[in-house]
Amino acid sequence: MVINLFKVYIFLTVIGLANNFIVNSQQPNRLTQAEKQEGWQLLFDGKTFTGLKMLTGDGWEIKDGALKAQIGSEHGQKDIITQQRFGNFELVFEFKISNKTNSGVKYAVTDNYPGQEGKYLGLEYQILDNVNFEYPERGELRTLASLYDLIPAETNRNMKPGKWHTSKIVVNGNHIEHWLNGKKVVDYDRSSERFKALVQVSKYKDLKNFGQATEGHILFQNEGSDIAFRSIKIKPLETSLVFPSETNSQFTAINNEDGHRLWLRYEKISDTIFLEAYRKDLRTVILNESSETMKAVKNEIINGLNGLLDTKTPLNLAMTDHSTLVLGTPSNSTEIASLNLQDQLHHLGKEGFLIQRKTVNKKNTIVIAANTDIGVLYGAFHFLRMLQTQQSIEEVSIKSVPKVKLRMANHWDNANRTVERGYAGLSIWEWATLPEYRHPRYTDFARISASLGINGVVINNVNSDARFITDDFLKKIAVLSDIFRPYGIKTYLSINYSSPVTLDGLETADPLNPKVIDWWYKKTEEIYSNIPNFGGFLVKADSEGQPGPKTYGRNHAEGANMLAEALNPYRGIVIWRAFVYGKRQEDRVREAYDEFVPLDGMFNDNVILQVKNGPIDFMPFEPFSPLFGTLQKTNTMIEFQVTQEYLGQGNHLVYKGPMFTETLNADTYTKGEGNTVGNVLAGEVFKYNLTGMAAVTNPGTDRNWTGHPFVQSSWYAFGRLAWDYTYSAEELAEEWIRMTFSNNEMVINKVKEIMMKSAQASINMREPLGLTHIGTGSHYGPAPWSRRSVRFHHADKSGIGFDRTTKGSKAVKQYNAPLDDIFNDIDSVPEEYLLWFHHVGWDHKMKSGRTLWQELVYKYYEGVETVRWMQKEWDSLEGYIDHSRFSHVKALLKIQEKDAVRWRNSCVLYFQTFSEKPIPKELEKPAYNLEYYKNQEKLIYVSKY
Ligand code: BDP
Repeated sequence: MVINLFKVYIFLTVIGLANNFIVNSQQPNRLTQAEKQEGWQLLFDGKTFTGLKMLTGDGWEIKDGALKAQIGSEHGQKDIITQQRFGNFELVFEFKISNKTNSGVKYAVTDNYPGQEGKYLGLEYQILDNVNFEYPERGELRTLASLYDLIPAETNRNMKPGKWHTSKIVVNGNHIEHWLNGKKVVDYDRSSERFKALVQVSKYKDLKNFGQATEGHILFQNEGSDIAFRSIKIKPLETSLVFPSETNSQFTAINNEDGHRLWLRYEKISDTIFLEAYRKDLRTVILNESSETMKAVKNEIINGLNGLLDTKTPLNLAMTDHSTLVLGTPSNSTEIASLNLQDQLHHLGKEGFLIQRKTVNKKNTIVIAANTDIGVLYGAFHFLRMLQTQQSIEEVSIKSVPKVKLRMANHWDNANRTVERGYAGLSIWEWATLPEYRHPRYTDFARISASLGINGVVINNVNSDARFITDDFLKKIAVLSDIFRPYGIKTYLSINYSSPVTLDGLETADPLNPKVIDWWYKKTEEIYSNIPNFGGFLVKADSEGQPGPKTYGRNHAEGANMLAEALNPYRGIVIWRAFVYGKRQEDRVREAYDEFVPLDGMFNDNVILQVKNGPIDFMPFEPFSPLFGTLQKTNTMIEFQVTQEYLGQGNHLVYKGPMFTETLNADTYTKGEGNTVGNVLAGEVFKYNLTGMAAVTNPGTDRNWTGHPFVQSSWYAFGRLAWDYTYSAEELAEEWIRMTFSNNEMVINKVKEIMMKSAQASINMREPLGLTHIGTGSHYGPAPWSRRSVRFHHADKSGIGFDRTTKGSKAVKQYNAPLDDIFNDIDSVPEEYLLWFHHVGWDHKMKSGRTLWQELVYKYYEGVETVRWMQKEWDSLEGYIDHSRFSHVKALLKIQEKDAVRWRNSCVLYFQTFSEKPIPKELEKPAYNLEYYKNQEKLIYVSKY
């Protein structure tokens, strides 16, 4: 790459100034368009020290676009380093030496060599005036472009002082190269025995693992002699191993913005006023590492502050003279105990926290206090979030308590490590190496979850493999559970209802059979002896072929209560799913309600019914399930889907925050007006003794955990809403953007607008106006012509839509008054629900003045246009977002646009065969005919998982 650049450089210098663009591209400290596209970044802009740090606070100046060492009277080491660390990269730079220059560029630089803490050490590309500077010893190993003190450069050219020369360093895993003016002069493998032997006889011999850091800073040396650098450019290279940087975990070893750190990046505060204010207030941290949880608090807060404030924040055990952050409970902290916070803490329960300014021992202090260590951990994450999003802590006064008890992530992970509807690689649980190997990813996962307040994780798929509750698996799950415990997370398992038959050959799994009851009692005991903080079972019963009590002639309550009794002695719970697809029904929308309403009041106290947000599945658009607001005597929780099963899977940008809040804010009209789904879930309407929210999340082995980088935002929004359903989707989007991308207002506003429009765009491009289930079997592409789709859209010559009114399937009647009447009446039903509840004539007049047919067509076109608009907006963010995430999202938006066009053309052309009406002239014509699009269904490959 650099050779090419170098050649181009010479060539262009020869051809002169003929072309403006080319001339510009040759100015120092600039990137050409092509370089930008390839992922090159400037480490020095020619004007400022942005991104660089002088280790002694001085020693460098910027002159004529060059980074120059200042030569003081006394000789001293005054180096400058990049703030960022890099793993694998290509680095190019120009340098100019003068008489007797002795300098160098170090890479893979860290400050944590044992015994050398605070010193920035690493491998060095030597820069030297070979002619006039002579080392008294080992001089041959210290010539220009050599690997200092280890490997001499193959050509020892005598470089003319006063001229610019070009260097390149390539680090690709263990393979490293030095280049000088277009020639490779050093090439070595740092994992080789030869390299290690060289280190043993070098001045580095006492440094353990010298040169092995998988990532580090880049450092430019000022040893007191003249040196100048410019055009310092770096291109991060893809890592060549799977998860190489995870080995140290706690996210410390991240080499690029690949999304791996999600919203826990802890990058230095960009606003200098906030930075200084925070630094002033947070000189030390006081807490007592009295438990595993308090240790987690310490790690998070110290790592967080060190990153955000770019300092080394000391941890103290007692008050110091400096302003301080104190974290703890009255029982683990004398400082907190001395504040007499009982009255305030009383209202915070087991998980709430407060953050306030207090005077402790006459010192100005910020206090994060709670009744339990877990509460302190949640408070710590909240406080870090305040800094990450650059909020004032001047008069901070926060009390926060979660609104529901169970805040759950449901993983649809299989024993073979595929993930049902995952789209982000393999399952994060490495069954083959558990219980012996504790992959660092597990701790990161626990941190991520706790940062949102998630307190329950269902490890495995609801379509459950019975083996998950056998001894071998329980031993593995016990390790995960151990890792989760300090983070306040309980472990749950999805069970297969006929496990007694599958695993132990019982003749039946009938829940009233004494042998079956006994089997589950013993099994439960075995589970708790392995996993003391086991939370309970999640059960998908009698649905989509899964066994359940109905298989044995019993109802859901009988089935759930049997398990609940086995779990009760351990305070375990049963989460029973209301997603029941039994034998095919005339109208699936009715099914869960018809099944469960007659059972209201029949479930034990430690059973909670988990109801999907809508009555069908996780369709792009559904009204809320009428079970919310109807089940008065049955603990009820909601199940959302974060993974994008029906919304473009790993390929489309869809922020689901607005979809979640739309459901949570919907008025159920139970007990009159004003009781929303959120109120019901929080137990504010009926007296539930268990409350909760769950989401199907999809973290997998993809570096960014979720496949599409923006799926992270839905994960984030879900977690925060599970804590407090009253947040708005917009404020959560903003928090996420600030933590994930940037605090730059322009970036925030643009990305937020894209996110906020993305959900509606994804509905419009697929299933507008209340249409549903018209996709392919893989749930990715369009198939309105399929047998299943036809059962849902009912398109014919007279119109389109499913009649669920009192004249049709009567599903409207499942809603409380007056919603039932509102939905029943074609004139009052909100238009976005129109085809969900009504079969409507093609000429029906819509509010816009268009006919239904025209409106439907316009919606599909609008879907495509919004995606195109999203592409343009995203493109305008180039340079404001790191290259890898920018180009990833850009490429995915291209796919989204293609898919939107395919959906639109497939649906419009297909429905046109019934409406027999034209596509309005002003709209772009579908490029192909219907047959072509039908064929696409067979040709386009979509992965099963
Ligand atoms: C559907 C999914 C299927 C799940 C099912 C469920 O297509 O993979 O098993 O939901 O929730 O949406 O049980």
